[in-house]
Amino acid sequence: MRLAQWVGGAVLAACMSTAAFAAPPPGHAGNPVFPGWYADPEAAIFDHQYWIYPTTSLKYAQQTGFDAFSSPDLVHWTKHSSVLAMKDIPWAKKALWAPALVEKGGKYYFFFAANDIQNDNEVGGIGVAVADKPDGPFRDLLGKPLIDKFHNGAQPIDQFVFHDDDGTYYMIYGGWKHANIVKLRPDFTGVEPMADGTTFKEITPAPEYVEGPLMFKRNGKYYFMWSEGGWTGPDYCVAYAIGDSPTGPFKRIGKILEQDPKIATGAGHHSVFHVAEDDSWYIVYHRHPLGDTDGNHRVTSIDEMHFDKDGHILPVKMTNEGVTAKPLR
Ligand code: FUB
Repeated sequence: MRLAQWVGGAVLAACMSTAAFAAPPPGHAGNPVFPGWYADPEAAIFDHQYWIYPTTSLKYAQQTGFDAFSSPDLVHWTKHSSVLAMKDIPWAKKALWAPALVEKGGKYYFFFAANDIQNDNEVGGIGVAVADKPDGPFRDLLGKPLIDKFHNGAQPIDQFVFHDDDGTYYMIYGGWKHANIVKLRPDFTGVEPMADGTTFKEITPAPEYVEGPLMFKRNGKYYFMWSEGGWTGPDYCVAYAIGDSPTGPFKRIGKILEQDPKIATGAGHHSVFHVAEDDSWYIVYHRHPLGDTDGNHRVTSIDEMHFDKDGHILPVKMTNEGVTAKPLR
């Protein structure tokens, strides 16, 4: 695999194929955190390293594989090229996107969307691949999609895997303005009914919901986050709700990430890093450079995410300088 390292906004060894960005102040990661058009970033912490798995943000026909990025401290990033490629997914023919990663039993599972299916007659949906290491190589686990049909109106894309305290792995997913939650089988080969007998449970939180769901638990509460608006445009943004269970009910509280005319537009499809040692939180998201109207020109950025004393998420302040180093112990 080809490695390239990006440090504090400067390319040390890489061909920077896309937009150039100013170097950040010393000690800051800079936004975007690495060069290139990358969207829908999935944040994961594996073995004391931060990892980001983004969509390669190109025309659909060119979205044929995934790169990954790792860092010991959020500032120094190493690129791992082509950790999962379409050629290793027999049923994928068009457009890979929106990774979701989990580690279980020493294996790494890479959930992805493929083929952008428009109806139940097309082949595609959400798949899963597996590897022995976080940088792959990942190989398709099932030889077919894990979810390949529309349920409750949700296009099978934009999956996120949530590991609850009781050991259950849930998948929250869905485009086309509908979100579902399913319970994954322990070996991730399929889905199984939940306690109430439903398998595909709709948890669409509000009419504004579009796609890009995410869930985490904090102080006993379930935080459900998602993206609103159109991802090619400036109004794309992130909103959230809080519930008492992974299946809700969820009531929209409000937006916490949106365009800033001084920094960037179209900020959305995010994930989070939670550093347990000091309970710090970071939002990892994509955004469009100011003045750039090409919908695929999306870059991956990281900023701090804070809560108020009641547990509400405070509006995120997008920055160009990015975050400072946070080595993992
Ligand atoms: O990258 C393709 C699409 O862009 C995703 O499915 C959406 O969530 C949007 O971020």
